[in-house]
Amino acid sequence: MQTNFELISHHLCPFLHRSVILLERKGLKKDMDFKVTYVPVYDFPKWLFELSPKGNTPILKMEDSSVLLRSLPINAYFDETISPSFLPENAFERAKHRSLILSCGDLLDTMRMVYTTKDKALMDSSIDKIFSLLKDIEYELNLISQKNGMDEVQMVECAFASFFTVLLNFDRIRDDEKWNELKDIRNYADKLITDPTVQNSKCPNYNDEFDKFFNFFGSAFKS
Ligand SMILES: N[C@@H](CCC(=O)N[C@@H](CS)C(=O)NCC(=O)O)C(=O)O
Repeated sequence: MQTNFELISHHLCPFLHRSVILLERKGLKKDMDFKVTYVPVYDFPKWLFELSPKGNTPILKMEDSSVLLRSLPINAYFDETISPSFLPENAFERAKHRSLILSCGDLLDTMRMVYTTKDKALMDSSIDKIFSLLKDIEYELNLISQKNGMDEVQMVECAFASFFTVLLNFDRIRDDEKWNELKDIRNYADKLITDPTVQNSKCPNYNDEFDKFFNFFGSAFKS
């Protein structure tokens, strides 16, 4: 595995975080084995659009300057090139895990709405939608949690650890009474986000970056 590569995204990008968590859990060290470059979400530099014409991030840039976009294939590439695999051996089980990771992407898309909208009603309904999406995958996620830390669930855990990190960063969501209906998921989330690889995946000054982000979007969430 060539380790001299770079991951590029904005400071708070949860799709970047899932790759960083994965790499750290595979034994690679951020800033030693691979580089992470943060770019301000509100002011992407021109060079970024040369790598990703639509400004989609994260970007994986290899030493020879070849580029790969989208976190699913990026993490699949890491999983296939750095053993052991963090997916189940059985093909159908693997597909189910990929399905859960896609559900995690839906949750993050909804979270982006929570963070960026200026419309308080839309923000509230998006928060409700997050709880409803979590309810939809409660059974599957609880099965994963029973294998917490085992190699075969790590790919899913990297995705959800990153999602729960942003979700639970704020009292407003942490203290929501809807967690009473999702107690097992909440216990699992609390466990995932305290792991050092998850904490280390965050950018420096994480909460200051959030403040800048909310100010930039004029977000209803900050008030
Ligand atoms: N499915 C993509 C989603 C990544 C994503 O939504 N990235 C955000 C930044 S966190 C982005 O590129 N937003 C720009 C846009 O949607 O135009 C992945 O897994 O990489």
